[in-house]
Amino acid sequence: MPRRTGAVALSLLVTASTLALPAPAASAAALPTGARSLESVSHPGRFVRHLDYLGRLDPVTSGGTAQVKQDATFTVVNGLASPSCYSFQAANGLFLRHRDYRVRLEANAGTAQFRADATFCAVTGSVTGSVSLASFNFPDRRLRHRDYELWLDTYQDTDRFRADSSFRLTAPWAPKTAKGPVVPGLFADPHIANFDGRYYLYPTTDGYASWASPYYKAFSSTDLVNWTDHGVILDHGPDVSWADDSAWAPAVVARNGRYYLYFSGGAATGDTAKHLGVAVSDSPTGPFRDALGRPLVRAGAYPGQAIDPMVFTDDDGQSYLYWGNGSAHVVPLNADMVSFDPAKVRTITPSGYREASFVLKRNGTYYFMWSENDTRDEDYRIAYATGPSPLGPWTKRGVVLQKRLELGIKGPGHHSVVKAPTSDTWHVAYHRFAVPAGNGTNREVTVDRMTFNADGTIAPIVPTP
Ligand code: FUB
Repeated sequence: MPRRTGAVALSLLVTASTLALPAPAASAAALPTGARSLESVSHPGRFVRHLDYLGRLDPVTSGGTAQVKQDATFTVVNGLASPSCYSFQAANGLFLRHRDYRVRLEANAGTAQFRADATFCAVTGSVTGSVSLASFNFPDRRLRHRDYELWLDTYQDTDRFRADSSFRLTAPWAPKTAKGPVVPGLFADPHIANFDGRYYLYPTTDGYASWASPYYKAFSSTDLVNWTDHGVILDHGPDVSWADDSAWAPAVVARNGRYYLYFSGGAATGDTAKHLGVAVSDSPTGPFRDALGRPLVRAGAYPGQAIDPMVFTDDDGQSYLYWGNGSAHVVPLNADMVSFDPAKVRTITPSGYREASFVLKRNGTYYFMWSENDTRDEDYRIAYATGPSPLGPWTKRGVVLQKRLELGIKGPGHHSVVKAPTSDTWHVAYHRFAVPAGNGTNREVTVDRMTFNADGTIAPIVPTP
């Protein structure tokens, strides 16, 4: 092979650096989630905004129109493709994504392509306190402005590029007008619990076509309003040998000084068989490890789908496992919390039952609650029955939460209920279609009060938007 002359070698180097030199290692940066605006470092006073569904960098001032302020406000959420990166959701529910390297605003299709194109990983920016947003699927490209348009450009190691691709996260230009989800972003099937006086929330991660997310996060709060994100607590990929995706509907219970997480999982995307498993941890925020190395309830072992587990522990210390889609089952758990006697499984399917069993006890009465209809249907809703024991028999009492179209609330369901540690105060966590652009795979989690009438029946739950 002929040796290159120095001049040729230099010119190749220059060409490579102009076209696609990998970005130098930059430190990952953590962003606060929630509503924010993004101000340009190179053009202070100009902010990232969308106009006609395209990303731009425009001036925003306090005297500007409400529309411009809203278009320059984004909610920083859990990355649609990765929990260690971020996505940016506009007030109209659409997400910033790149397509043909142009940054634009579109609805989350839930596909791997969309989720990757709408996920950005934060690294330190050109000046202190600023960040730069590297593309999740094109790590050498960063979100930058050019002629005041937003593009995804290959990193160039120049002062100009670094400044044009750096932003300061500021207070949001548009004030929050509604309560919104309790944790920003797309989550569903929340299990809420109180351990030692602190509230914990364990949802399904949403926004995936066919609900294919592989991981669970945990959140905690002292006031049910401000929630701390504890990150990923179980990831089917590395942590569960028999499940890859469909990380659905976790439920966590404290027992024996440990925390048990019951969950559902599928072998691979497209495989409709879902099994039910159990993981264990010494902390409510994980990490959890698969307790058995195999499912606790295998797909097909009982009628219906083996999903949506929930554990209720009675005053005598006996725990019961409830689960099922299409059919509702219950069985007493053995003291180890990870096994049961198959001969003791009972099927307790009430009329209208679809999934998401939840059981609580108040003043000696057992309340068996569930979701009706399909989670993709705006008529998804919550109903309940009462009974004299954890096994029933159950008397159906009716629907307590359903859609409120005048408030933009569709498909509220798959809930859980928690009692305040020292009073007869109850809260219900549930999901609904994300407001305003959600659907059955783009859902969000909220929490409302749940009250009881004097006769012990549950009062209709009043959803707050
Ligand atoms: O989130 C996936 C599935 O959707 C849950 O397991 C069901 O309860 C429904 O909410």
